[in-house]
Amino acid sequence: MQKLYKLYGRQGSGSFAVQVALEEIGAPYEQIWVSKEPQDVARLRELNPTGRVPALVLPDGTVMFESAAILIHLAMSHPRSHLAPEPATTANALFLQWMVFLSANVYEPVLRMYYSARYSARGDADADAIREQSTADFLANLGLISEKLAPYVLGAQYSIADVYLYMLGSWYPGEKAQLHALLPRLGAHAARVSGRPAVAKVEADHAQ
Ligand SMILES: N[C@@H](CCC(=O)N[C@@H](CS)C(=O)NCC(=O)O)C(=O)O
Repeated sequence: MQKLYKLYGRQGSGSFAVQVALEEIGAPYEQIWVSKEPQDVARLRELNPTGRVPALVLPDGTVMFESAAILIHLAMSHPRSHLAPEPATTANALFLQWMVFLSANVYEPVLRMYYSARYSARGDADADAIREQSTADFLANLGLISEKLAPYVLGAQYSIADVYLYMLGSWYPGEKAQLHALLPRLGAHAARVSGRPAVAKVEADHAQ
């Protein structure tokens, strides 16, 4: 029997993109939903010391965390799924560039937006200013990558970077229509990516 991946995730979290990757690959996987309850998070921390989702248990039992690394690993491990360009090509160099860009410059301000009080020793006292700055950073960095969409992150080639961008863009705290009016290329990209059956399936799971 084919060995299972085990995905530790939470609805509306970064496990979304990892689940889409597993669906695109057609790999058997078990989904383990982790609530925000302290006992659930403590159990997750035994596997993943950051206590965050996503975490992926590989078929050999190794636990991986960091969404971009997991997505790159899955794409590289299943080359026939074409979720990333071939290693050591120029296209792959750009793929790696955008994956790290999205993780470091788009996911990062999302965390400052949603966990603002953690980013100051003064906690809630600075939360409004942190939220304002992180929203500006999020929009500026989404704007930068949106300019390059043609129609995908890597031009004509769909890759898992598109799903990563789609997920991160969906976390805009305001109206999606407002974001897409501001960044129309991102809106067209989101419409295209949402049409993929793997994305629609995972959207349904995360909406439950
Ligand atoms: N850099 C990490 C960030 C993971 C992360 O912060 N995940 C959020 C959900 S999207 C989380 O688990 N938050 C719970 C917490 O920080 O307490 C990654 O890319 O996987």
